Amino acid sequence: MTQAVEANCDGLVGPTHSFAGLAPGNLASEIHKGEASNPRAAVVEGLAKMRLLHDLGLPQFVLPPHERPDVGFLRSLGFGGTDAAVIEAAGRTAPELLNTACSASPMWAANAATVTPSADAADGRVHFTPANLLTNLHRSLEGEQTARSLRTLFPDETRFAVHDPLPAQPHFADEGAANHVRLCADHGEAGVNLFVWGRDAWEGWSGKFPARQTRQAFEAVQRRHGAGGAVFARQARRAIEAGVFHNDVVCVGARQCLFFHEAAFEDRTAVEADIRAAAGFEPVFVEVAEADLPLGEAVKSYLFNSMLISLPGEDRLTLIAPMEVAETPRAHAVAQGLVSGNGPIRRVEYVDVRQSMRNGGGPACLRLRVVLTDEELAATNADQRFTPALQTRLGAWAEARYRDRLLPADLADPALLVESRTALDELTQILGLGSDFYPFQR
Ligand code: SUG
Repeated sequence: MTQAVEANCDGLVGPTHSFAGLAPGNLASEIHKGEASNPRAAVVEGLAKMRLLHDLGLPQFVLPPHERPDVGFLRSLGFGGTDAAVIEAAGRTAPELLNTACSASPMWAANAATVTPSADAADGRVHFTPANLLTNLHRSLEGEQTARSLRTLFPDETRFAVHDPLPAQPHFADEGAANHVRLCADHGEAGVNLFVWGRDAWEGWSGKFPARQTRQAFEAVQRRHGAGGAVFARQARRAIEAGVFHNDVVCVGARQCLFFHEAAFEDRTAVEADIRAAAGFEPVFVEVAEADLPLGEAVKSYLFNSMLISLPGEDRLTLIAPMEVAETPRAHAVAQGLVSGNGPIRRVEYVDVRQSMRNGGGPACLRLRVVLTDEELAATNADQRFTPALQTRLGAWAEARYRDRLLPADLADPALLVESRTALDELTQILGLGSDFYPFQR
């Protein structure tokens, strides 16, 4: 059996982190629209979560923010002149487009890509398909830079295959690992890959909110990656209507354990049977009933958007949950109940990622899980590996370069563009990204 560990790659929050309400169907994003954000605090929260994972003994990596405002996007829409003039005109005549060009959404690394570890891939490499995220305009700007970012962190093509995003067509709408769960007896052994889709591209979709992932997108990802143990499952329409814009709002899994809300899947009996049939191990289904936690409270508390991790030397799992779970009585009771018995989850740790949570991003949204063997781990870009020293350095960098208060109207301030570029230019040195990583550097 090959030894392998789960590494987490977290998206560092960018300097333009704001609450512009850009994501319909994501209730937190809608509720907090127009509030003042605190980009500096968001970085500090994200780094503290990375520190926790590092201290628990898992390899942790930092994924850089993307260049925002995306001036190239605004230019492609006809805004011209100097960069400052582009920002000024967009802010005055099309503020929605400026907000879009400024979103710090690449922080949600669970949407960066779908990953197939080498133990599951036909050619024995680790495969990545960056998500095209084309359902939301602000997120559709991410795929190309994400591919660059993953190629920088995973440069060795004999071990890693970073594909291009799927064609940017609604048939292949893809949101990455947020709708994928891998189960296995052990990280280094062949596992089950559960691909959860919201709509079939050949059917009509008339839901109140968009269904962001198509079945056809995941079928293409599975084929490209040569991913074994594939199970395809339909997300419940009722869940999407209730604000479950990604399946990871109501479902998370690790090792043999799938932890999910009763209302997650259109046909949960079939999902369980298909996983059993595909698994070379005995899966454990931990299902939370509507009676114990109504779907609306599951969405509000983000209980299932916890990270479920397997720590070195421990048989049972650890749940890294958002603070909001501890503050939601029924969600808290479910979490307490989980760890009180002899079930697969041994303990719960709470983290404060409130800045991200207000945009609908919990602890699980902020990370991309990549199962790696020791040799694969050694082939990553070491400068992006999280250490306490890097935390101190990035904390000081954010303290010096980030604002602690930003209203959507402030995005029109041309000084923010200069501040952001200065910050990102420094970051490329801190993280060893090269001097042509961002469009403004090329
Ligand atoms: O795509 N929010 C993100 C949150 C992504 C959460 N990721 C996972 N569930 N894995 C989204 O809806 C809001 C941005 C704004 O409104 O400014 C936003 O894009």
